[in-house]
Amino acid sequence: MMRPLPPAKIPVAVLASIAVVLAGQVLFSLWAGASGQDSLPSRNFQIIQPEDTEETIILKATRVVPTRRQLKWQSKELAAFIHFGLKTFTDREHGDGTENPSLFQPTAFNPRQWARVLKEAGFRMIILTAKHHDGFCLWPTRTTDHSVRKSSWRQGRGDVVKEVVTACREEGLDFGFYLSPWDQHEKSYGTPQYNEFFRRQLKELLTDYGPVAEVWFDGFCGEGPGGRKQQYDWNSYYQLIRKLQPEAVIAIMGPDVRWVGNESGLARDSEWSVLPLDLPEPSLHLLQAGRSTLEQVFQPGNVMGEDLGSRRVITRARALFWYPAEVDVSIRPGWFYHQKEDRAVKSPRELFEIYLKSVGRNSVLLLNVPPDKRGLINQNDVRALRDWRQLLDRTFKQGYIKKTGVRASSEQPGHPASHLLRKNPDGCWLAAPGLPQAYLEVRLQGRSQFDCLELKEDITRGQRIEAFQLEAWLEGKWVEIARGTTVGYKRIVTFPAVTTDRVRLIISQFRGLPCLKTFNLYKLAVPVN
Ligand code: FUL
Repeated sequence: MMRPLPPAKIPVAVLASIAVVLAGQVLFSLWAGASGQDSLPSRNFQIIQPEDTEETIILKATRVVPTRRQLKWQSKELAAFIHFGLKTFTDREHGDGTENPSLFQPTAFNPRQWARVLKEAGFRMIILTAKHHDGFCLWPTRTTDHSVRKSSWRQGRGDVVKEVVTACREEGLDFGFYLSPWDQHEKSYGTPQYNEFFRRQLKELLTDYGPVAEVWFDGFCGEGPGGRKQQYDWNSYYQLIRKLQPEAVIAIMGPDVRWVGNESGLARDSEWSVLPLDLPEPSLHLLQAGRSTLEQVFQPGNVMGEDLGSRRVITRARALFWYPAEVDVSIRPGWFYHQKEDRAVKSPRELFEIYLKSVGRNSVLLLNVPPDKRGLINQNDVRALRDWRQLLDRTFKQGYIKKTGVRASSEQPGHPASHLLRKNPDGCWLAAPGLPQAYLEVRLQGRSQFDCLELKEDITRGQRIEAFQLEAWLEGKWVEIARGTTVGYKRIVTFPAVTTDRVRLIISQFRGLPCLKTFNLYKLAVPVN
């Protein structure tokens, strides 16, 4: 049942901004209904027409949703990167492609240990560097000699990829691989033949090892022999992946998952998943006419700005698509293992902050944990991961909004606010159209102390929230204690601790009607900056 909230006691500034923004939203929802645009189907991209008004473009933005594979990928939240290869043994971050394969000599290689440690820490997938820039292949490929086959390790019969895949399956983890497009070893690099070579490598990895959940194409691209640069035939790579592993997302230099833009574990304060799709006009026409798929025309570009998806940005776009962020960062200073960095492993608290600023900002965290020369995850990393997991569990195991009373500004049939109080993976609160306010008021079970807010949108309906504030009832009045902009898959905001028994969440700006899956409050296990 919908019960309106008492009107008084919202700070004047908040009221004013709500009035302005929401009056526009009421008009917009009336207009969208009247113009028949409500029937615009949701999909992972929308083309903007030259005659589209700002309102139509905003409406189209609300009809951009993730594909099934993107949804599955996002809900994993945590993926582990494994940088392992010749550079583990040369003790360098960069090679030149001439390294002797026999340097690859792990003495106690055990990916079961990796999978166990990572599973216990909460990771849901491992992405292995099957080939890094130096061109050395961790599987006995038929495309080149530069592989484990040429190492005396296991008399040339070793297959790192196979053993990692097996370990993943045993622990119920998904498997993905990094295959560096840049290849310092391969002679054909920089010529059209290299595209064929690269496709053959992809084909082996996509057919010989069972299901693949993610293919990671690094954007770092150097020169080949004689300073030659490769013209990558990206679209042929994408189509091969779709054909052989339709469930796999293609990340970074691909159409499904974008690089967040830094390697320090930090997503943006406003992290959008609906972005402009920059393609030449002929490609947009083909897409629009249904004569091409996104993978046939997509070209990797630079997605580095601070504002990637605000109204200002999307209203200037020619097309929009679902393009969520992945945050890759290493648990150590380097991507590969170096003994001298054993004391430089990130602390559990640093990792905890990284989690808050990556997963807690609408991104997937891809944390690199490089095995050492034995082929094991080093004890220091194991300890840091274990203690990090404890911080996460202590903070997020139990929230304060549970079996409480909740009142919503409005709700739609089948989507009551009470869905937020129970563990109900499919339930969500959906605000009703026409009311110029979207907010929730919650009575906690007694006075509680908290300093952390978690929100989740139902992204199967797109990304809609543009601004929100959290207020607490303190000494007889509502006081703002936190605010934010985007939510998306998950948003975590921390603030100085407060003690109260009443809170109110005001969603003050949105595209389409807000639909929340989660609204909860926690007490952090450690203070953060
Ligand atoms: C970069 C590479 O150059 C690093 O070695 C590492 O693989 C990182 C994930 O991507 O572009």
